[in-house]
Amino acid sequence: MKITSADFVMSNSNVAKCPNEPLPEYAFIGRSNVGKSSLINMLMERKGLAKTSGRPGKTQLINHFKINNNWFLVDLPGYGYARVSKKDKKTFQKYITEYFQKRKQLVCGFVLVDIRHDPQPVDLEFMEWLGTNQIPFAIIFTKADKLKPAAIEKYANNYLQKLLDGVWEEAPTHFITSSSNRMGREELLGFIEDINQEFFKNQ
Ligand SMILES: Nc1nc2c(ncn2[C@@H]2O[C@H](COP(=O)(O)OP(=O)(O)OP(=O)(O)O)[C@@H](O)[C@H]2O)c(=O)[nH]1
Ligand SMILES: [Mg+2]
Repeated sequence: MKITSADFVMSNSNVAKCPNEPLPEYAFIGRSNVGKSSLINMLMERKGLAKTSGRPGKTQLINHFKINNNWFLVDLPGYGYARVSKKDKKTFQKYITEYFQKRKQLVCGFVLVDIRHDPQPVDLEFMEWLGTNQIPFAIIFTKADKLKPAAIEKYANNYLQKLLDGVWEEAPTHFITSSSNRMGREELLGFIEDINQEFFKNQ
């Protein structure tokens, strides 16, 4: 898919106030610092579109970006970040879960995980919660540039195998990406384009 426009639309913490156009929407979720905002910038080829930081906890609201004037990307705050106060953390969790439960336009959630790490309890818990609520999602492995090329598949397969050893009967769709070297960009945009086509065909 060719990106012809990527525009920031709005930030808010209230799902009811998110854009109400009936366009397909994709949300990026995962632990703080996993690279959600960086991935959005890489996909859109726009460095400062989504705010990034080396310090976890940068993104704090639901951020909507309108792409090619016919679909939305959503940058969400990270979960599982211990340095925000307990009260703030609760608020994030409440509107994150509310977002996934109430957002009718959402066609796929992308759960980002660092390719170097084993499945973390908070990620497993969130994926299980998505499964239970029948919310479609795919896994995106991030920061693949941090591994030697030969190790990349091995780490991803190891992660997926651990899901299969747990509660998952089938491995979710997955993508291997790096915001530093653009790995996975074409695959991910192609996946989105296919879903968009289905979405508009059924309108
Ligand atoms: N090497 C490498 N670093 C990355 C990659 N993606 C993100 N980073 C770095 O990881 C840090 C966090 O990136 P963000 O994109 O802000 O992460 P986030 O998930 O949006 O974080 P929060 O908004 O705090 O939840 C930054 O220092 C990025 O430069 C990647 O693919 N490769
Ligand atoms: Mg962010």
